[in-house]
Amino acid sequence: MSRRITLDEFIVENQTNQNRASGEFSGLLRHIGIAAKIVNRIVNKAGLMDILGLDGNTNSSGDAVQKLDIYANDLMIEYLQNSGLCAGVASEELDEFISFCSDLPAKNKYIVVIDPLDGSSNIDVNISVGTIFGIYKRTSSENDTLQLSDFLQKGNQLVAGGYVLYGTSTMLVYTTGFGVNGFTYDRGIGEFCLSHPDMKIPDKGNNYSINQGYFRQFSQGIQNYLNKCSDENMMLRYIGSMVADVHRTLCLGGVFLYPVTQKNPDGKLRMLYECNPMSFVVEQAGGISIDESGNRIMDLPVDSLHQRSSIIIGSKENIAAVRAFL
Ligand code: AFP
Repeated sequence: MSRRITLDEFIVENQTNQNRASGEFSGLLRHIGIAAKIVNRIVNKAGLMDILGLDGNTNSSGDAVQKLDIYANDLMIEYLQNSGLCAGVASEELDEFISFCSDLPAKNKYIVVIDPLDGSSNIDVNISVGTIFGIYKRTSSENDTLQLSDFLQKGNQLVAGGYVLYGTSTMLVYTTGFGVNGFTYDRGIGEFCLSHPDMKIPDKGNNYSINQGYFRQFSQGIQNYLNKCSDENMMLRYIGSMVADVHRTLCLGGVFLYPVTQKNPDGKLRMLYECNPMSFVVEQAGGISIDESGNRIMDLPVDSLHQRSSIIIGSKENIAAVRAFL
């Protein structure tokens, strides 16, 4: 049996191959991996600890905050700060970004955007949740204080994007713009091990994934597309946890849609820490990600930390089929 490649080994090996020899970026990625292991441990034991249920607050996006949201958020931030390699972080759970610059002796050039626990309304019923992350190079000088503009970058400026899926097994999937690789967590040795090298999304899939309950709130084009899916006996699959729904779409092909609704006229999902990192992964695997107007998600301007967008993401042929109805 051949020896498994761990996430750390893979990151170090690729740091040289991809001309990122400073080690700073690799170190940051590795710290995200470590934080993911801790979040995984807590998510797995959640029922045994007093951390299920609502926290009693809503976040800046108006979502009810779960206790585990806060736990995962604090933990990710602590690890990013302690890495000594991150200039600052923007998170779904924070109204404003946090700057670590004043606490650090070294000048750091990377900032991180995170959704620490995506799909958290699923936690209490033991359904898959995830962490989404993106890494950007800051645009302001490393000697200056961190600016909001450092975070308001288009998805096409991402230097890394990925997610951790806490599912039947825990997987970390990421890209640095050189393809997509997936690592499965091996509890026995406490490491993420390369299990899905060079992931590719099939050009076409038979699954479509959408909250069909909002059917009457969707545009006529989306309604017509959904009727076509139903006429063609396609398989409707929806977990309500973007990481899990997009991961399935990545593995099996098909399309995930969160269109505009009357309730969310700009779409529901957040550009910075949901749409862009997930689009980076799917595009790098050979897929496509657009908004309901047909624009490439990763080219859209980002004007605020918690900006929302509609998103249609998945296999080339499925996206072409949706486009015909937009
Ligand atoms: P929560 O983190 O509040 O559960 O929201 C999850 C999410 O942001 C995304 O992961 C899902 O795809 C989407 O919202 C589900 O939204 P609906 O409940 O409106 O279908």
